[in-house]
Amino acid sequence: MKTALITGVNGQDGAYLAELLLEKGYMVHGVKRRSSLINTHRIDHLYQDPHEKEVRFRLHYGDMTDSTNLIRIIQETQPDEIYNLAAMSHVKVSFDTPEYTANADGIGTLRLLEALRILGLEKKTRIYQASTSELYGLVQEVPQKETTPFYPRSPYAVAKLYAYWITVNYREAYGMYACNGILFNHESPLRGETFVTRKITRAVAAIGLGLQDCLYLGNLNAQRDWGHAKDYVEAMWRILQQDQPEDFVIATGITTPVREFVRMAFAELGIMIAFTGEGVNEKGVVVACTNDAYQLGIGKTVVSVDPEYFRPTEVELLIGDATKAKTKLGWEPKYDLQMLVKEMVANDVLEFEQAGKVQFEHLIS
Ligand code: NDP
Ligand code: GDR
Repeated sequence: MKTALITGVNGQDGAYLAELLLEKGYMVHGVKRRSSLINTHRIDHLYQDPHEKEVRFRLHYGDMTDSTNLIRIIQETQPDEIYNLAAMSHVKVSFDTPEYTANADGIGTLRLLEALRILGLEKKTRIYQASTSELYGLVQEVPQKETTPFYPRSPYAVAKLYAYWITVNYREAYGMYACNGILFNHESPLRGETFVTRKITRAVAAIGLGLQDCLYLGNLNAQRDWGHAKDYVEAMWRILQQDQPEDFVIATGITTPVREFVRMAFAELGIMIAFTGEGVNEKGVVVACTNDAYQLGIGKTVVSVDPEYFRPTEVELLIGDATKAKTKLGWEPKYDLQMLVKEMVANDVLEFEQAGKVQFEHLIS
């Protein structure tokens, strides 16, 4: 039985990856930070009572900013594979907490790599680094592939740039099986509520159910190459199963503006919105109104731009070329954007319903 260690196990990707590796028969150890409230809802269904025999899923308290803790966990678990998914992963928030982001996302990766050397595991343990399309930042070339130059545009991306290169360096310097997956945006019903897709699908569900009036967003013109997290964790695993360690871009190859994602999400509930252009009202900026409301002559605004959500420096266009992954890893995404949006909106409607707030019938009327 292979043993894997996942940092950030209770995050979106950690949850899907843990599920995948358990299905494949792995012993899975997860690193989770202490929090004042329990925040393991994404992995609660995987929980096994540690007092039982043959438990294959265990959690360990840990933090990417604590070397001693990481060394001890790796020593105890002796993993064949480490998936380093832990990070302060919100680009906008990284402008507020740049030093912490550098520490956790940049130096944190170094701590793991050094821990393997200190413990003499550098030839045994394979390590996956969660690199990101944010490395490409300011457009240098489209579509973006493994050879495209990086131009990071946020403290998050700069921290991840360090993590990317230290992973490459340890591979070259010490012969470690250390790889970067350069993953483009991937979403799911488990996506954190403050990332744009989930923020949209939750708000659309709430607006559709009559629980919310308006969704406030930032830059609607940004374009992202959105895939499904389930497909992307499969790629992570494949990256660590090759004969030679290499870096791979994982993407769908299709890019979509945020405003189109908004339209698709509303359309899932049969609500057609018309963008009326930015800066059309006297107060904020009206960007969308429901057609129904227009017909009624009310002009009900359902989406407005709030500059609070703009970033000091923005990444305007991401579109990835995953040809290398398709050729060498045999990886192909199973989901397209329409399927992703459908699943996310349906999940959010269900969550509001299960919270007992509203009946589905209300939505249609
Ligand atoms: P999430 O934000 O959902 O999960 C991040 C995880 O890291 C959480 O479990 C979080 O714990 C944990 N974490 C944060 N800081 C620390 C720390 N100091 N020590 C230990 N754990 C910590 O991110 P995703 O699952 O979406 O992404 C996984 C990884 O992939 C991240 O590194 C992200 O930067 C990267 N990535 C993500 C992409 C995406 O589109 N999703 C694309 C490319 C890269 P807690 O719950 O306690 O906050
Ligand atoms: P991103 O994801 O920054 O690409 O990083 P996010 O969903 O936060 O933003 C995507 C785009 O949408 C625009 N946007 C908004 N974003 C948020 N969060 N909230 C808003 O209200 C809003 N309005 C418009 C943003 O400006 C941006 O252009 C994600 C994270 O998962 C990273 O960890 C990962 O590395 C990259 O994807 C690939």
